[in-house]
Amino acid sequence: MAFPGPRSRALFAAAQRVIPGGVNSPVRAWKRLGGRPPVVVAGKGAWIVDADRRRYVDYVLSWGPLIHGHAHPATVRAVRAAAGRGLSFGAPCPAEAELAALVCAALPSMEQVRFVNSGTEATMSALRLARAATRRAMVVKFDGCYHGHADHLLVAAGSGCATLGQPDSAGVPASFAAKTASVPYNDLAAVEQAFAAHRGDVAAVIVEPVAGNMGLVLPAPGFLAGLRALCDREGALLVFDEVMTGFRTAWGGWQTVCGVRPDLTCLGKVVGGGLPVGAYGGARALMRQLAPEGPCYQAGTLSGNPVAMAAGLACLGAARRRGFHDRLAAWTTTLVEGLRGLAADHRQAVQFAQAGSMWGYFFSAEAVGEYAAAARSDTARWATFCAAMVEQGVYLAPSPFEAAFTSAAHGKQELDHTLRAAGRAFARTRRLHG
Ligand code: KE4
Repeated sequence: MAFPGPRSRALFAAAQRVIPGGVNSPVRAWKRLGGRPPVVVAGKGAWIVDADRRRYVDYVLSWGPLIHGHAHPATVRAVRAAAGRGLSFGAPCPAEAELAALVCAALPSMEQVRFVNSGTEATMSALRLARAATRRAMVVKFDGCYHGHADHLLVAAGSGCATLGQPDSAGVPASFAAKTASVPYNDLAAVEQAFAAHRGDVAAVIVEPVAGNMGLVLPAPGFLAGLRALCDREGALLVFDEVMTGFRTAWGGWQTVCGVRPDLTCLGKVVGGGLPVGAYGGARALMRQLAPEGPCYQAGTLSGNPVAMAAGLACLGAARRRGFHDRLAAWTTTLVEGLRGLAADHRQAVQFAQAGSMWGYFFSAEAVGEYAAAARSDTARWATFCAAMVEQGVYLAPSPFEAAFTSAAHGKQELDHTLRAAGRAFARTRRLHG
């Protein structure tokens, strides 16, 4: 059976005539999987449906936001009600302060938070604030980490950049990129060297506390605490990019798991429940340097709009239940252990990783602790496996350099469906690649 179906092919061809690459975000183009994605028309719970009425268990979940699954009833009801009172006012509204209070109560490092419309805006703004507060220019990031598409962060970037083999980007002047130093993840010695090379000029170190944009790579023991100590010693700010991990790996984000307190935290995805919301925040003394109180400017027409805030409140409200994240992590562990067993049964060397309801896999005999190792993984074998899974109705990220996500809507039916498909996909991988 041709994949994708004819209606998806026709719809995508029409999109390609009027949208660059047919997509509004490059990774959706499936370049690493033949470049013809199914066109999705609906989602409910753990499932999505494409234009040819083919159904998939979804582990992309819009790249992380949908922690309750698609069309979460409470979130949809809240959005409908808010929309009926007006879509946006460009003025203070109760919901933004309510969500801000909830976010600050959840994250120990946050006394104040500013809402924006994407993770990109969150990290871009957080780093501008860090530069303003320290009066320094340099930013240290990590190879394979992705913090959105702000010019100075498209340096050795992961996610879609790594997927397309474009870790840097055309259009970013060398002078912009020169203010960013990128070093290997989990390598504190390399961070020491970056500080030595730019002594007294590093404004911030920005890190995904769990890296989800080079595949899933966990922080080595002591890595995050080591960054905290180096930043304290050097007078730089530590910025946790929790756009992916925030409210997903734990109620208070990975910082409540690892016990390391960043100076600024960036959020997105889950905090908006599927609507466009980003956020960044930290201590009041730092945040008061933002306009209108301070000299650091940042703004946004639709930032904190009542409909998106309503979605965030409903989504977080439903995630606040006791044991919610533990149950999600437990289900994810059952899935990952099932996949691990099937990979072994079919003699496939696969490295699995999990952080709460995020999980990932590399076709590799070596452990993957940073981007160079991820890039050495067998992406041809990955493509065979991933294509076989999608053709059997299991929707995995169309890139070896992304994380997978589970939701509260994933249950036994989805587990059985996924493991059945994985057995056949590992068998095909073994047949074609040995
Ligand atoms: P957005 O601007 O895409 O909302 O967020 C940027 C961003 C920032 N920080 C982290 C840790 C992120 O993972 C992201 C965005 N994640 C990718 C998926 N890995 C978004 C998918 C896409 O680009 O379409």
